[in-house]
Amino acid sequence: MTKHLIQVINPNTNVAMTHTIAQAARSVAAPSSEIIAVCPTQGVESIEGHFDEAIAAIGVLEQIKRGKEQGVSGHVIACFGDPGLLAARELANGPVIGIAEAAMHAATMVATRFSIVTTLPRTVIIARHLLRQYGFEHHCAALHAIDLPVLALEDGTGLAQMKVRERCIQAMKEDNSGAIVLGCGGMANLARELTAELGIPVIDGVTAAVKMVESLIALGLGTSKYGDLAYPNKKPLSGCFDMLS
Ligand code: 5HY
Repeated sequence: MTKHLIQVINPNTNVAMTHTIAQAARSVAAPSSEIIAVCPTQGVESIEGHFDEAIAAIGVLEQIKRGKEQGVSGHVIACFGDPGLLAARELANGPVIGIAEAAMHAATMVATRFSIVTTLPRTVIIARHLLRQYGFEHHCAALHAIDLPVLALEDGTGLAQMKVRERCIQAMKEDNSGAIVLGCGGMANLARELTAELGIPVIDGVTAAVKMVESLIALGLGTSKYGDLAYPNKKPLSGCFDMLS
């Protein structure tokens, strides 16, 4: 069987988080898919603001270019801010899906209202921007932060995971939401257990995005090359950006 290569990009440089994301992606991938999980060679260890996102977006583009050279059929951007999503779509020919958009789309298909549980309060603000941009503002009942940095999810203590669980339970009760969206790629391994425990859909964007990319590939749908998502206009890229040409 020829396998479709699906590239899952963790936009931060943390190897442990890339592993968590890879495992989650492989746990749902079809037998006909092969997951290639990568992170940028340079950048930021965790993405916790607009500055971090701007740096991470360059790493995402570098990986999209590599993925294309390897012949991947589709790409997932596994950070909840979806950094570099539209730029990545310009470079790619296959589908490119961000985990925030994947999780939000999925949530609206299984519930009328959802809540988001993420890491830091500032990420809540960024997620609000995305809700507006994607047109999901009216579907989101509330956003919550566990108030721990992203890398707390990889510190091995389990504290961040415990706080995510508590926040999800609180969000379900307080917001009366039908579903919860987990707002960090590093939470990808928590969704299944929380879904079972809470009895409502708890959605992780990594797994949702893998299944959506697989669906688009199966439908023969790639990124439109007509209009603004056409390949970038050719021009010399100077300095370190030469790697993208
Ligand atoms: C993420 N940051 O998914 C996010 C979102 C967050 O490094 N991977 C990151 O929790 O701020």
